[in-house]
Amino acid sequence: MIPYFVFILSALCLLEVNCKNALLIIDVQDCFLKGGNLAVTGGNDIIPVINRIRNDYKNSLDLVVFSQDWHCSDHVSFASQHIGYQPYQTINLTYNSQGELCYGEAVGSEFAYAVNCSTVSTHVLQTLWPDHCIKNVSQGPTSSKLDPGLVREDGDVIIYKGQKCGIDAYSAFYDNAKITQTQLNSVLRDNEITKVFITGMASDFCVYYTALDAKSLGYETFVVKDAVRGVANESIVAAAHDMTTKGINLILSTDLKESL
Ligand code: VGL
Ligand code: ZN
Repeated sequence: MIPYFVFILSALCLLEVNCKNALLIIDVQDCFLKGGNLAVTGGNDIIPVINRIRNDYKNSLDLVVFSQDWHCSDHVSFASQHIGYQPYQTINLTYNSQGELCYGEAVGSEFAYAVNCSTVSTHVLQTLWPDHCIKNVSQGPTSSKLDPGLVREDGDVIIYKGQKCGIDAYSAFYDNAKITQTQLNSVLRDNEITKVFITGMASDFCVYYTALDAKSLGYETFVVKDAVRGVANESIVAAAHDMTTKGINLILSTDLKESL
């Protein structure tokens, strides 16, 4: 569906009428921070940057949204669920039109959620990860808790993602097969948001896919370079290049004022 509504609001915003800004804080959770199973290098360093953005631009930020990666303990993205596979290897997963994982190639034969599909809908190349961000776990290396050092306020919105056991979700808008969507787009629309400023982790996975979806849904999209960190150098550079090509603005937090 073409997001006319957002495009009309964005057009008004280009005329400096009715611009509304949201700060998106992607997956700043224990599992991606120091001591977490999927600790992102330098991840802890972005927390004060994010807090500073909130504080310095309080009056210009109309909405603040946190996303949380929120997995089952036997989530399909965990290498531990696939016999003979190690973290960072990839497997090909097949889904039916309901987003159910079809029993297929390279899926560990023990995987509990596999069903037989008569109609195959989508294939997804899934990177396998260490066990991470398990829902309701708030201690230890798989904890999914938001970092307690993040400034939180009444009115902040939390979006959970990746909570279906058989399918992963990097973007805070959709699962990786784009079969189901989260509340994020409707929350942004309800608040008449036209610009999104994206921070958090990982700049080559969840931040990257969230930014691509935000842009194609019609939001003017900014990624705050010093408020993100990524998993691997090569994919960080590739993601940054791809985002720039697609019209996503990569800015520094010190230049945020000019973009709001
Ligand atoms: C993420 C890998 C697996 C992320 C989530 O937040 O970027 N990466 N799950
Ligand atoms: Zn995950």
